[in-house]
Amino acid sequence: MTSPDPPGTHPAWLPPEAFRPIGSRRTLVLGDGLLTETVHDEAARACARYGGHVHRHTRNEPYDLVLALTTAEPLPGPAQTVLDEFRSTTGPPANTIGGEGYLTARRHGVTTVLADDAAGLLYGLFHVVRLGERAFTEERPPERHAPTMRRRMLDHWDNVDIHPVMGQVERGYAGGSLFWRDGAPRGDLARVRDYARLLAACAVNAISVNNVNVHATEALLLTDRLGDVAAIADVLRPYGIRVHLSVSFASPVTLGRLPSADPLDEDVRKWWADVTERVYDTIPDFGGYVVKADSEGQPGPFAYGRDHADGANLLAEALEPFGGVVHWRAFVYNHRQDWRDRSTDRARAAHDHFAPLDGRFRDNVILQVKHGPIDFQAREPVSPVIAAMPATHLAVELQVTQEYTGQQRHVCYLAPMWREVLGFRPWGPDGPAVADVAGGVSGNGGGLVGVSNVGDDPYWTGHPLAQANLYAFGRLAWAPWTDPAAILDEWIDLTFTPAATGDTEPAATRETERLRHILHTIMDDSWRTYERYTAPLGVGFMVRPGHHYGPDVDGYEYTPWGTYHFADRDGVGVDRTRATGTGFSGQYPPAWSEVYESLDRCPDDLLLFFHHVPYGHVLHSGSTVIQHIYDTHFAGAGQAVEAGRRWEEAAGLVDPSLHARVTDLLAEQIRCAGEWRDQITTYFFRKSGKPDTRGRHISR
Ligand code: GCV
Repeated sequence: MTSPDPPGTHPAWLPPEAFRPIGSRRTLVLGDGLLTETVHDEAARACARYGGHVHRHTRNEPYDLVLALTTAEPLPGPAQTVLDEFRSTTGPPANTIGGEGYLTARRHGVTTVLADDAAGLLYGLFHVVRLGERAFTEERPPERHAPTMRRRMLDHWDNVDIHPVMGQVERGYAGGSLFWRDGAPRGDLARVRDYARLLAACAVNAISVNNVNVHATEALLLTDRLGDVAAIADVLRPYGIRVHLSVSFASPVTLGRLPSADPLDEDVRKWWADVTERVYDTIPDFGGYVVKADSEGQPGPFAYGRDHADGANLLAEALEPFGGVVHWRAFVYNHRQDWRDRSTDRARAAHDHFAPLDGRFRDNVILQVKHGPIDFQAREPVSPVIAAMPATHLAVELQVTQEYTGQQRHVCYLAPMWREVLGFRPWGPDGPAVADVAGGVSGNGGGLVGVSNVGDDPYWTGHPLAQANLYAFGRLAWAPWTDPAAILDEWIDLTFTPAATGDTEPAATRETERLRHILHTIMDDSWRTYERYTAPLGVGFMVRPGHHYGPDVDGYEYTPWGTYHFADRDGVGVDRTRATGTGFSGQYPPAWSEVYESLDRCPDDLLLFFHHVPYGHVLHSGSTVIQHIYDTHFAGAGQAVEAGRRWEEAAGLVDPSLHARVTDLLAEQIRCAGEWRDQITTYFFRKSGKPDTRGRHISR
């Protein structure tokens, strides 16, 4: 990396200018409570900078902006009018705004935000920030906004100690942890506070502060080092974010010195109950526990002959009196598989383990399911577990950190992938979508969880453009049906071109539009570009073992990890059909089970996930598998080069140090994409002996 870092921490999507429209006006904030104070403080800070005024009590003077709790009395005239208008058009029982929701309108020159609770007021404030000047120029009828997902959570895979292999942050590509450094809390709570603001601005409301792989020091966060967690909770609280903790299932043994951690043992239950009570004495609004059990070496209930419902219910019982939840991860599979054994299929594992347990989990258990059946690959089908457990609260887990999507060295805007996942309808076109399941349309929604991509890097995410993924995660958790390009526009407006600058000179507007166009050209399709130059047609992996960066086609082929492609001289892909394969396709409801089972109907982009086919197999696109591999790899690597060229045009339109950082990273992306192209095309040429019909150069 040759580029200079920015002078301080980059403000991401909350640069001061984004607050100019509020800060230069007269604002009234009405209501009580901690989060209402935050709303006031935000407005006051903006006013101190831009010359406006903010009041906490109604005075006999006009306001441009009223932010009020509906419980505040009396509401000023314009706000009361908006509330009456809303109530008269909706009628009971729908006429409440609802927890975390807000009502916004502009009537007779006054912009109004109303909320039933203060979290809604905070989110309404950030709605006004997003609108910028438009919030104060156009009349608007009352609009109600409310989150689809109740819990919008980021899991940090941060270690307290530096792990000898995984470092300070497991799969972290943005420097060290915001919370921990070399065995101790960082103490830089100002940075954590800034992080909380950024998250509140995209409505994230929960964070777990340590890795799901809980090592010895991290385990102590539950007991001896709980004070460190409480200090973080204190800073996050004013922004409506609750703290959760990853805990080790073996804690009663390792911390409590009990002989067992058996979930049905009375002493074990009491241990968890006592420990949890102490947690709530210290952090009254503690969110709950996150658990990775019987997975990749983590302890779990299997050691005692118990199942995962027994395990999850043990912790849920301890949390229940305090309103806490346990996020129990469904990422359970055999990571010591014999590669010769063709009957074991890692894709099947979560469904095999968990679907039979549906209905056995306590009400405050949330089963946290990775969006795909394997492990956050650039292309996977949606996990069949999501459709298999109607009597269980389910959360869908996304990987914001780019472990398998370019490690924040490649531009890879993930919102289009997430939007596809959330919009997938497992029961067919007339059934609910994944977003409905996680959002609780059928009453069992557990929300959306993202593995954080943030670290102590000055740009927060290493790659400055990876900030868009963090922003988009929160926005999709709030409103999963939003167009990813529209989210990108919001992010661009706030981060690079706050409308707040008020600079409407034609030259400035032209520059703004040029930058917007460049960023869309580079980012809109970047996930598919990444997919094109990496593993083909949904087959997955082909990454270097261990760190998972760059190509290594056979890197995992003869290992115990269960991630194989089975390429030979005749063909490639994993037969997961019921007829001749592992039967995985049968884990879906009929609408999709039949599609995936059928070689004719299976979508091209998942073909090799479900079928082993000859290289000459003709896709729906009309191309053969081998020609598709050649074409996509040449195209994808070419698109990376094109992205680099487009970024050059952004010089002068963004801060020079940010421009330099992205330039350096694009150079690496172009190099790596070329390496992918060459290894994949050569590998498949050597295996198949089939030439590229377009005669491009392939190393032999
Ligand atoms: C935290 C993948 C990653 C691991 C991660 C695991 C998980 O396998 O490579 O680093 O462990 O997922 O989700 O638990």
